[in-house]
Parts: sequence; C-alpha cells; structure tokens
Amino acid sequence: MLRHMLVARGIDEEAGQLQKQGAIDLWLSCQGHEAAQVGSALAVGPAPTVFPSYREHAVALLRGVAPDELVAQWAGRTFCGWDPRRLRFFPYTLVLAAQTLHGVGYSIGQRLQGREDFVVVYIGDGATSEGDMSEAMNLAAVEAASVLFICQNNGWAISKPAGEQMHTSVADRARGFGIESVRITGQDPEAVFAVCARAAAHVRERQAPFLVEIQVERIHGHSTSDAQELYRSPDDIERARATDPVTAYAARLSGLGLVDADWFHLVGAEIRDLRERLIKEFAG
Ligand SMILES: Cc1ncc(C[n+]2csc(CCOP(=O)(O)OP(=O)(O)O)c2C)c(N)n1
Ligand SMILES: [Mg+2]
Repeated sequence: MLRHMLVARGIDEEAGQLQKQGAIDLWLSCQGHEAAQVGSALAVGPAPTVFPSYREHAVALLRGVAPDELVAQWAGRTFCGWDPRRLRFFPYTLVLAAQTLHGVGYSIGQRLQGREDFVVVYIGDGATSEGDMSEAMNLAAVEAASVLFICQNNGWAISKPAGEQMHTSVADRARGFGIESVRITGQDPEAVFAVCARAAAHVRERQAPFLVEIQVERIHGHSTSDAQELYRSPDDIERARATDPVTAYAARLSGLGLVDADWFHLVGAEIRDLRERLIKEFAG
C-alpha cells in the first residue's frame, strides 16, 4: 500500500510541475487522497468496473493506467488516454456526477446479461449536490444495483465549503434513499481497506448498493488554476499538510521496522524513473 501511495504522490508531483512549466494544461492533484484511494482500490480488487470522477489518479495507476496515459488528457492529447474496457476503469468524468448514473446503469446492464460483478463509483462531496447523484442513489436502491459508491469528502467544492452545500453527511443522505452507508476518516490506508473490504462484501453478497464516505484532507487546491489561499484559512491548509497520509504511513511502517532505507531507496529509484519518463514525454 505504501509503495502505491508513494508512486501516486510522485506522479502527482511531477504532473503539477509539468503544468507549471506549461507542458500540460491543467492538473487536479490527489495529494492527501492517497490512503482513501489506495485503500479502497485494493479492497475492491481488480474485478469490479470503476467509474471515476477526475482525480482518482492512485486508483487509475493501480488499475494499470500508465502515467503518460493518465497525464495525456490534461495535455489535451486525448479524450481519455487508456482502454476503459480492458482496464475496467472508465474515462474521467468532468461533468459532475454524470458517472453515478453511468455506473448504476452499467451495473443493471451487467445483471441483465448474466454478468454479476459489481461497480464502483467515485464521487466528490460537491458533486453529490447534483441531481444525478440523487437519481443514481434512488435507482441503485430500488433496482438493488450492485454499486459501491465511494465519496471522497474533502469539505470543499472548489471554494464552496461542504457546510454550505448540505446540512447532513453524504452517508446519512444515502440512508435516506435506502442505501446502507458508513462515514470514516481517510488518513490510514489500512482502516480504509478494512471498511471498503466489508462494503464490497456487502455489495457482492447481498447484491445491494452501499456508500462509503471518506473524509480526506486535500493538500493542494482544486486544480492548478485555483488559488486555495483565497478561501481556505492558513490553519486549514496547514492541518492538511500535517496530516499527510503518505508521510504518516511511511513513518508508521518505518517505526514498525517493516520498511527500511534500502526499501525507500528502491522505491525512490522506481519513482524517479517514472517521473523522468513523464518529463521526456511531455516536456522533452
Ligand atoms: C455539472 C457540472 N457543474 C459544475 C462543474 C464545475 N466544477 C468542476 S469541479 C467542481 C467542484 C466539485 O467538487 P467535489 O465534487 O467536492 O470534488 P473535488 O474537486 O473536491 O474532488 C465544480 C463545481 C462541472 N464540472 N460540472
Ligand atoms: Mg470536494
């Protein structure tokens, strides 16, 4: 898990740098989301079809999307960049919450065709305000669609705080539609893994939807075109940096003696190589 988190962090950092150099047009950082994304993606495994939003970079890499394929869309080179059917990882969806209905529809279609693996839909907190999400949750509940909704709640929809968007949690709202749910924090990948593994078992065994709301602290702003200092307090940004899941997990595993300097050296070399390949491809 730590290796996947470090790789995602390295790719994210490099893409951010490339954007600053003008080599790609835009980047939406997933820094701070790594435990939520790696924990959930490993818990559901490779079989389910994933309908992402637009910043599930750690999930994409785990599914086998190559770093250059991941970045190509943000350089305006392609509409997607990878083969969604082969990887069972659908294109990033920038029209907020559209992927929720795509995912529920896909799940119902799979069942009609006698194929019964489940679907995972990733969504942000702000996107849950879209009507599509309400329709998707209701349809998933009444059709008993095998869909696991994973909401990464960073408390912001660009500059709009979650408190101005909803007076309840996303998890509570799911229950109102008849979908079982749980709300957790997203700093510890092992805890996320355990909860998502139980949620996946629920979807598989009961053939019913489930929603996991994961509270994350995002380190950077919404995108490279966004100045978060204009709306987030210095304390809020500092808290996100201080609770960085990658640093915390690396420190924990080091403290337990499960990883050592040699391991970090090896993984560091692997990440440097991936970053260099990105530089060559987009800024070379
Ligand atoms: C239908 C639609 N309305 C508005 C936008 C503009 N927009 C892009 S991202 C965003 C905020 C989404 O916030 P959230 O769902 O919490 O995801 P986050 O970016 O925080 O991960 C908005 C309003 C859009 N892409 N699509
Ligand atoms: Mg958000």
